[in-house]
Amino acid sequence: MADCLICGSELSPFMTFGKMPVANGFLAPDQFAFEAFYELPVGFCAECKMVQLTELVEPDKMFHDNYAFYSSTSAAMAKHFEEFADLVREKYLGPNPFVVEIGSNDGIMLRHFAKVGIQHLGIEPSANVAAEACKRGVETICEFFDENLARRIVAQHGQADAFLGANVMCHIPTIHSVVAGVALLLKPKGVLIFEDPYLGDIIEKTSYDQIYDEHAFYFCVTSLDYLFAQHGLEIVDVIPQKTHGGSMRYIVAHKGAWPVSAAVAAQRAKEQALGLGKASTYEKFRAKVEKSRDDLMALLRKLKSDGKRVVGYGATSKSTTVMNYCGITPDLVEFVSDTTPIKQGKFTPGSHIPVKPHEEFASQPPDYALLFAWNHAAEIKAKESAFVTGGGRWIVYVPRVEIQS
Ligand code: DWN
Ligand code: SAH
Repeated sequence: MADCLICGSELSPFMTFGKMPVANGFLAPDQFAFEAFYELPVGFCAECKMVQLTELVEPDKMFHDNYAFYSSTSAAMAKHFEEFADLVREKYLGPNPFVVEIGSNDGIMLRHFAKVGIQHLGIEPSANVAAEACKRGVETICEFFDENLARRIVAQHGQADAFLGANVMCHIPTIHSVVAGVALLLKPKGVLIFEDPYLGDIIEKTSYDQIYDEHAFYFCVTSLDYLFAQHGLEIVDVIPQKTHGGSMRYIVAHKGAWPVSAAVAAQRAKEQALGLGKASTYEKFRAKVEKSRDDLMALLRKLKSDGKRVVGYGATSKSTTVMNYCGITPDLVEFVSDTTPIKQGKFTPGSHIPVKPHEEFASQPPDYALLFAWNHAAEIKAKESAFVTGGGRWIVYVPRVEIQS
């Protein structure tokens, strides 16, 4: 039994993925012997409806001065964040605006405020990616955001028009302190705009690989309503996103400060129809996850016995769950191609498969590429058309295991 991070009720996990290394803990062979593993159980709170990890890895073991994920490795995501920044500038800024972003990473979004001289502040605890943002002219402080930091920011810079977060709110187990900080930081008409992988998509697509140590929560409107109500805030709009395999953007304000869009109630109704508030939904999800694992392993074993070469594409955080949960070993997947310099030359966490630069993929194309970065399929397939015309095939596992051209 664990205590719900949102409402404190007791909850038990509906499944566990077993022992997992740190999802972004790419490592060298001399570190294999010291690699740490943690149980990865996930639970549903019947009281407040939040889906969450029930065992946690300490934040500084995941976010530090050697964090492996750089946001700007995807051109499509760079475009997405430019459009996100445009929307904020057009709709949500008052006179003398101030914009704050948490998890600002390498400055992929805030640079669009910096370049037009809008006062901004990035909060990014991973020093290597924060340094990249500073190089791009993005003012960044290297700390974990919480209520105390919010007080210091208000004292130094005043309140904010917009508080932004992409793929970060769901990373912070101490979410009450974050939301209390947001309530302090926002001007009376200020807005919190954040997006995260959407629980409805994870359930509908069996995208279980979104479940890993960094993702403490799997949000939907129903569970977030409960959280924000505790802090005098409310969701005033929701806008579904295609990013990361299906995300939701939430616009949140002080209660009563903004009209509430009809989209919010419509989304709640969809969530009810999907069964996101019922424990039985998660039992069914577990069965689908197990089938996905069995189908993928059967395919990889068959390809191996047929003498085919399989290479992974994208050494994602998500792939750490897939590789360790399914039991993918270096004899099944020869190497993983990734464009991130800090991952190259290292080995995947737990499964210890070499990570190699994309040049190796292009120069020795395999028979099959296992698309671990399936959330970037449109971008990747567009630039890898030569792989397919040369006879190569993609293996995807979301929403189901299949071979694609
Ligand atoms: O929530 C999170 C999201 C935003 O980013 C974090 N917790 C960590 C991270 O998750 P991820 O590692 O699963 O993210 P991506 O964006 O799916 O990672 C893509 C990986 O694939 C990167 O390592 C870059 C690589 N890549 C590549 O090699 N060639 C990506 C593209 C688009 C490519 O063409
Ligand atoms: N917003 C970026 C990065 C997402 S990865 C994008 O969508 O691509 C999550 C980021 O959140 C990491 O860079 C991590 O260092 C940062 N982070 C984790 N905990 C945080 C906290 N408490 N406060 C601020 N940032 C945090």
